[in-house]
Amino acid sequence: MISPKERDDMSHQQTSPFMVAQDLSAVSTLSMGVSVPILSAFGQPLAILPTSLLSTQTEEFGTPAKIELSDFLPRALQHWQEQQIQISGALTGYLGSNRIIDQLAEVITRHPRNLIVVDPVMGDQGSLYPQLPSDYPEHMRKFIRAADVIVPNLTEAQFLTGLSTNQINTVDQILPLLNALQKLLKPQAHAVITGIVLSNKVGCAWINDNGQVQFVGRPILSGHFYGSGDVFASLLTGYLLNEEPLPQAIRLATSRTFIALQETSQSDIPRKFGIRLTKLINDIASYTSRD
Ligand code: PXL
Repeated sequence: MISPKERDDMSHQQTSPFMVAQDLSAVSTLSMGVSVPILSAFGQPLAILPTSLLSTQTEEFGTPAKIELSDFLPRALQHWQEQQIQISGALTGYLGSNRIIDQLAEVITRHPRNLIVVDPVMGDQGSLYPQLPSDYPEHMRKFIRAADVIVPNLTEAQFLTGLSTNQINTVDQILPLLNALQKLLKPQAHAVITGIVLSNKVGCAWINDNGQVQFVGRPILSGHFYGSGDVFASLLTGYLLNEEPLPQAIRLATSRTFIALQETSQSDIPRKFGIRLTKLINDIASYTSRD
């Protein structure tokens, strides 16, 4: 027999929205602009918490207009509390300031959590994103202690660990980096490094239950895809929320990210406008309606 408290907890898990916290960039289909459609396609009720509003993404359109929502955050959370809205878990992405990271750390530790996915978005191709303070990686390093899964790209893994990522030509060479990331996490949590190029494939790597590095990749498509990491993180979250075991969730997220990147690379819309999602959303719809 389940107790009334257990029943109450279970119904909370089912009805509580899953929080997505990251920036809302008006132009460029990335960050919140991809996580909301993707997680909604999985049928997930969401608590959408924009942490900043930007007129564009930060890399390709000069200096965007920006409003940080660090005043809004505590007020939204207070209101949720008054209305007894509990969040069931969270996906966080680009947070943009140390203050927001610290505010979210508090929120996450205060709520019951069945899944916390942290994408420590802070850089790519060896550099921190413009607009981020130089001590941002330090704050992110503390923040990831609350995570169940983190999905840094190689640049972010380097900023988190202080290790160089220049010498990665074989699966075994990823092990020290993964081990160093695992040490920054709580015991049962997992680090999944994205954007690793090995044997003409790009994909991600993690440590399996036997302590071995696993790599899953797809063919490399030329050029840079703004928002590809955001798509991967949202997909991984969606599959984990659908109770796929981590290795299967990673494989599905990798192959489905490839669907979106292929569509984007075939599109005439310039890359700086982000990721095309039509085929991916169709694919998720057939996944969620399977029996
Ligand atoms: O995709 C990562 C990302 C998220 N949010 C903003 C960005 C970027 C990368 O450029 O500029 C605002």
